[in-house]
Amino acid sequence: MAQELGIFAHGSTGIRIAGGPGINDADSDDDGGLAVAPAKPKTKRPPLYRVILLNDDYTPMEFVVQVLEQFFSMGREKATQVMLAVHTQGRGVCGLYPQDIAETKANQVNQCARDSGHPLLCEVEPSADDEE
Ligand code: TYC
Repeated sequence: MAQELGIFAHGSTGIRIAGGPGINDADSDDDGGLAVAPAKPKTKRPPLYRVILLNDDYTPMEFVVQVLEQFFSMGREKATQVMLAVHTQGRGVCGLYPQDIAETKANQVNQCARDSGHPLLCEVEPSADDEE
């Protein structure tokens, strides 16, 4: 019946029939003789922000190590390295995160330090790629 009306199934003529919603040719190797561009990815990565830890003269080193373990999931060794880098260089990066996560982590660190009576400070800044 379809052929009598001059309609040919996809694959027999090289003519592609656009599919409606739910029709997906991804599982077919037959491109009907036409070049087919790969589908564009539909998702974009969010811009990343650095969480920066600042040095001060009063917060105990052990407290800083515990903060890095607790809020940035670092092991003891990595946390100690980062703490010492901040201690000697004045500041250091704890991690890169989407903006809301970076700000939440910095707030958690600042609140935790305040609750414990330490002046430790964390801040957030855009990572290099996002700066204008
Ligand atoms: N400078 C602090 C001390 O000598 C230790 C310290 C390290 C504090 C890192 C803050 O982000 C910091 N006790």
